[in-house]
Amino acid sequence: RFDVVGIGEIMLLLQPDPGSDLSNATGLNVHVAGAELNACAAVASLGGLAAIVTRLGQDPFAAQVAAAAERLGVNVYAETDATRPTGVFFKQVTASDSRSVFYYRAGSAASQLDLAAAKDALALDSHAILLSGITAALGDRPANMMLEIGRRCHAEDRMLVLDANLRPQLGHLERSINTLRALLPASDILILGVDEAVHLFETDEPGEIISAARAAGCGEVVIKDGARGAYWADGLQPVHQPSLASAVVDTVGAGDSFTGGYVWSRLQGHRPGAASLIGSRLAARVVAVAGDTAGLPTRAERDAILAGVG
Ligand code: KDG
Repeated sequence: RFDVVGIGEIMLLLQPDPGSDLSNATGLNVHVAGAELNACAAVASLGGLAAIVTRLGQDPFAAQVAAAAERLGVNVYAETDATRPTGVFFKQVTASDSRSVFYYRAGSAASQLDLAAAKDALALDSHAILLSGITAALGDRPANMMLEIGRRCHAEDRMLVLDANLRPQLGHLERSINTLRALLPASDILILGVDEAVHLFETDEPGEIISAARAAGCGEVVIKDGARGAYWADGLQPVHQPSLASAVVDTVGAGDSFTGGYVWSRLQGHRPGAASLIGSRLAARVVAVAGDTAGLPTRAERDAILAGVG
């Protein structure tokens, strides 16, 4: 049985060495990324069983990303669409606090994620299903797929994890916000950034965010606050988990690793405070190196992440 099944787009990520600019880079490093995949990779890095359901083109990038995802320990279930490309994006990190992404994913195979994908994901036996707001930004069809997953998780008593992941750069912010709002009553765990809470709940104050999310029907809320860390909820009370990052090279992907660590820990029966600690330890590793998932622990390093957590 899978711990977590994620549904969303996985993409080829091309990125010059940190400090180097895409306008004059002479070489690009190849990674695989996508918020749901990154979170599933974090689950796998802790010894959990994770899978991603997606759609890929019939191109060399599909083979590249599927193989890379499998190397991260994530099982890939992908429909091949011969008429559409695999999504690609570029990222540059010119300083630890200055990074930009450039998407080449409009009309990608994953922009057609549909009810058939929902069926595939639900057919996999899992404790939890992970969705994110990015998928709703990809199109009406993927947004409807998310709503169907929400209905079915609710009916089947399967854990639904919602990572807000609003990406204004993708456009269609309203569709992402509306889809997330519609899913709130069905979600067991909502993970969101303070900036995203402003869009969803019109507040950036942790206590108010927790109250608003619980009033909307969410089971549990965790708030990410970038370099300041995160807040988990003790009842309606926010408890601060400071960031554990010391070296910061590339912050993209850190939030996803927090999500994966948090959800895996909760599935193990850890309390929210311990789950936040494990998520933060993973995030601290991920921000210290370039690439969305390159900092995740190896099997040998896993014990350090779990040290002292009951
Ligand atoms: O959280 C990291 C993701 O943003 C990155 O992997 C790319 O999924 C991605 C997106 O759509 O921005």
